Amino acid sequence: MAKGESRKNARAPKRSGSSPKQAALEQFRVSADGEHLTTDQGLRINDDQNSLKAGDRGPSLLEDFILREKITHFDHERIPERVVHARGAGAHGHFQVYQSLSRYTKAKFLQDPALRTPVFVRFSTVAGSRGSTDLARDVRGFAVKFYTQEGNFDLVGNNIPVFFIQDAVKFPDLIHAVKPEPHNEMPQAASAHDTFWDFISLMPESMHMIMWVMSDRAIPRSLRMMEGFGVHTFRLVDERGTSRFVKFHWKPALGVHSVLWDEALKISGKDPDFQRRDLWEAIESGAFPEWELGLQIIEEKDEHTFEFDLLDPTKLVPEELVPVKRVGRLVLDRNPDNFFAETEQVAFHPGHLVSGIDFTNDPLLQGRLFSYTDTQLIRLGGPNFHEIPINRPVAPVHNNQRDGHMRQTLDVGQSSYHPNSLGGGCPMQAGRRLGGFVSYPEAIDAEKQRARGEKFFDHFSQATLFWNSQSATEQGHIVQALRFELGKVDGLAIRERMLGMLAQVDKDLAGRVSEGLGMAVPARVDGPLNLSVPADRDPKEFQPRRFKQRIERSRALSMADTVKDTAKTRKVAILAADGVDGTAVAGMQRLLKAAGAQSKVIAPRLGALTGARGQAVPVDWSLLTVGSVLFDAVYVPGGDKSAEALAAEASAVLFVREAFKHCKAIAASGAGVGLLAAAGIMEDSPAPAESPSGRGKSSPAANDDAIVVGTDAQLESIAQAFIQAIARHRNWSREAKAQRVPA
Ligand code: HDE
Repeated sequence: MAKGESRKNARAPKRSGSSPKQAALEQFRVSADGEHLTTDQGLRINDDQNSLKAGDRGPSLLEDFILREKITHFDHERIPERVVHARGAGAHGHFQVYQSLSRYTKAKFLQDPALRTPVFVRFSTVAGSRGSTDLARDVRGFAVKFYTQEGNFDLVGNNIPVFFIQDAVKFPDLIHAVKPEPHNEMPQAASAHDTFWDFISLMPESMHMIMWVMSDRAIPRSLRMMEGFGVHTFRLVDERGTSRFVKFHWKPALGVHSVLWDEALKISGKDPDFQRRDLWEAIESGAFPEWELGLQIIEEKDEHTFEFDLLDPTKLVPEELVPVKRVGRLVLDRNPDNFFAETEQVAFHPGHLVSGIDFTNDPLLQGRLFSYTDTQLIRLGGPNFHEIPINRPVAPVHNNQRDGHMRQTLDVGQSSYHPNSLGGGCPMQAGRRLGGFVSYPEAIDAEKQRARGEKFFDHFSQATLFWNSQSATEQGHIVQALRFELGKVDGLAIRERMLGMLAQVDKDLAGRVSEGLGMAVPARVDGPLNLSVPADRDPKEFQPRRFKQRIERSRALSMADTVKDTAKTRKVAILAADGVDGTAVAGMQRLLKAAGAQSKVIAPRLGALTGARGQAVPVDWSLLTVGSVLFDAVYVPGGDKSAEALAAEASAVLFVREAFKHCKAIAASGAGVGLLAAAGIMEDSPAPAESPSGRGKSSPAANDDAIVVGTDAQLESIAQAFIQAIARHRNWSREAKAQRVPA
């Protein structure tokens, strides 16, 4: 890098330079390239290696302002981590609508298809601390800050469309229950412990959400391959003041895909940063993650036509009842320059709204509207967090708020109140036509009471709908997850209550879980199912009930049907050792790249291998530092010596066994097939069309549709079948057999 050329300039993609938010951030970016070291006051520092002492062996002097400044700053480098969603990864990007949405909303950023609105997105897990693993079984936060010309709009959602609880007042209880237990601070980033399941077993309203978090949705393959949901019902308000209900969705361009629990556990050891790395690398390589914004729009008059309450955040609106209209595109195209300044300091708030979007009375949303400002005050240290560069709107900010910690704006003028005459009445209120925000004038005439709507009490119907909508594979994974989670619970009474609760969702589900726990499903549950009952109220009123449902299955709830026609950005391991067929390596790399997939050569050691014809084959990683769980697929090229060496290497054998166990696409050509045989995963395979090292041209053979083997000469057709298998994500039909392979 040339002297004076900053790192950010070397990396910052030109494509984002034009966004108004990027232009605004530019003034805050600082690069030290080619510069001298200074104190915070700008004084150049001559010696940053030694503190000021009385003599070379004497005590340090209090006078040493350079030492004091450096240590003091260091002492104050940490801020409180988020109470929830502490671990996250962020990225910049932009959003554009396909067509004007003026029919539904007056929000300016949703009117003009030519307008690109800058965004900052932060993905997160909920329960773990900042340093916890990415692959915890957990909900993922999906928070989007739109820097619109009318102010910031934050869509602070999750990758699951419903939530555990119906009322904000239960949120601290839920989070206390799921966080590490207070006496011993265990376990980290895990719901598999007594306090969580104790609480859940007494809260039937959580059962729908439990089905989602016990499904593979809670262990996504990539942040780029998960859906996002606004969860609550919001309102869209048009120019005439007409309001409609809306549910927000994000649909990922690459489909919705997950890893297996066994992989999640292993990834957490091999690379706890797996998901943030995946996001970072995709953006750096120019494979920009994309989602479509989807809207489910419901006319006000239809509010009460559903078997659930639109204000209940434990219910979703099935896509079969209200289709999702895809209205725009979100693209993430730039990594942050500084994690702390951007990803850590970004402050989201569901109450950051623009005209044309409004709230509903969802009691969870209403509570959130209080919580998010409050949390920023403690986390970011005061009321001026909106002045931190990442939080500043691109719209101008003028008001009479003044002072406070770290105030940066130099408000000019004598008056800081309204009405005023000394300031000419400025800043002025804006009329509706000038974009002044007017709350939707929903009529309310009611008694104050601590209560919930009647349909809120249907706690199980949509949990059953979710269960019924899953593929057999997905159902199997839910059963396994529940066996794991409840298996980590010590309290037998808690396990038993949970089985009782699961039986309300589905008898077969409860039966299968109970088998793994070695317990019977209780025939009858003693006492009320719901223990969250106010004092002085009849527990009977608070017990779950069912309303007749219009649908029994919803395809949209299963991941099985989502996009499976692309191998783009998938990671393929090529296992090799000295003597490898270098032509096959290069050929497969070329074909994978053409399909948009990435490949890495993994060998017993780093450096360069000597190929069968003496050519040098560079190694990307050694078997010591990676495992098959970090890849989507594995290819074993030919070369007798290479295949023999790999077959004698336990970690190479384990590599393919694990890929097999996790139902991944596997390919081998020529002598490479030998490694699959050594791993014991080729027993029922038909022999390749020709002898492995032969030069036959017939099609490659496969023992199932995701294991492709053939001769050296069949590389092209092997690659073709292999790429198709990778695009399908996993070959679940192999799963039962795969469980018998030790890995
Ligand atoms: Fe949050 N939530 N939440 N939440 N939430 C926070 O705000 C809270 C809820 C969500 O990347 C906190 O800045 C309450 C639902 C995301 O910075 C805090 C309730 C949904 C993020 C807070 C909820 C979310 C947060 C912690 C129940 C999905 C991360 C730090 C009434 C729709 C945002 C912070 C980021 C973060 C409170 C429930 C999503 C404490 C009281 C439901 C994605 O304010």
